[in-house]
Amino acid sequence: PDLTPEPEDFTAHDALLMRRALDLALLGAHTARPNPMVGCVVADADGRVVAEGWHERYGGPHAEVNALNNVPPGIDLAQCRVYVTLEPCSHFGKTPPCADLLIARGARDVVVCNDDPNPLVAGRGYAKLREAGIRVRTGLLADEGRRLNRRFFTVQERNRPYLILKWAESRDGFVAGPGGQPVAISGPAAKMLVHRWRTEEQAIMVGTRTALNDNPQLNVREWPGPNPLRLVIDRTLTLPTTHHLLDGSQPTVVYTNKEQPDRDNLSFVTVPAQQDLLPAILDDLNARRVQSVLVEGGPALHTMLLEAGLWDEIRVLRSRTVRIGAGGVVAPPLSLTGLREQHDLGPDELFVFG
Ligand code: AOF
Ligand code: ZN
Repeated sequence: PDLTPEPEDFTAHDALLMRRALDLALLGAHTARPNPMVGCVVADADGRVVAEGWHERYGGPHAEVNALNNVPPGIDLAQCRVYVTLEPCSHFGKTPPCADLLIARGARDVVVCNDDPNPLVAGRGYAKLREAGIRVRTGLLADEGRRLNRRFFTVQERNRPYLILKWAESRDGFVAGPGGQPVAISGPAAKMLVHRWRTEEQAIMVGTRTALNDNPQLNVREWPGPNPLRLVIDRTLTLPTTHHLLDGSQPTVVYTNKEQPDRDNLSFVTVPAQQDLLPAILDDLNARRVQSVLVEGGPALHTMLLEAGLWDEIRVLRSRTVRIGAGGVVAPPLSLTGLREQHDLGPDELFVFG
């Protein structure tokens, strides 16, 4: 058979159905990971939706399985078009290959959003379908799909978690007062937003100075959703055990140069000296299958990551009203080209890069 891809001749209706599949995929947020979020829509010859499904949880059936199980009796799949947001898998993982299922069920026409970068699949899913004579077209709404699964794609392609650097700075560009003294910078809307962000990432990290000076809880209080894994760098183990991060209230990893036995909810990971710190931390996070980290500071950690090129997104909340004045702790250098997005949060402005 001719295995060359068909030209992209998607209609607006194709895009509408793929957008629906992406919306379904999102229902697997928090539960599908470390698998990608995947959605699937089956439409009849008139373009009407006859079945839907998504990958609901890690280890569970894939999106295509759930969608095909929902196809009502009497519907001939050969007369339908299947929209799926990720290349159907070709491997025997926790479930048998979705490509085989589509073939067995008589699908003739498949539209895909993103290629699966997983080396177990990576093109083999398409090859299986095309060898069976199925029409396969790819890349519909690919940018939206890449954004939806940006954490999964980053882990697969860069072998490290997706890294979001976040800080709040005063109108005059400081993140703390003299000597690192905490200053209330953000307003209530920004604070809520930060708590929502915490629910969206798997882990949250701070450096030593921030842990010491701010005594942060790094949990979620102002938005519904799961708490992230807490990560703190404390090379010399100087953080007082009375600080929130060491209270054992939720799983916390401490990166340190000193050996220390784990205790309730606290895991101590020995990392080498300064220069090798980041690779060691990223290795540990890979081993834990952490797909994303919200790095909440401080500027020393942010600057270290910025200089190493280890970031995917930067989110800066800048107050319109709070000033700190000379002597404060300066915000990380934002020598990035081009402002990507700017949002108005009332008393604060949000800048998003990346
Ligand atoms: C699909 N449809 O809905 C998903 C796919 O461990 P397993 O067996 O669940 O396989 C996980 C891998 O399968 C994952 O890394 C990705 O490559 C693919 N995910 N594929 O056809 C789906 N979630
Ligand atoms: Zn599959």
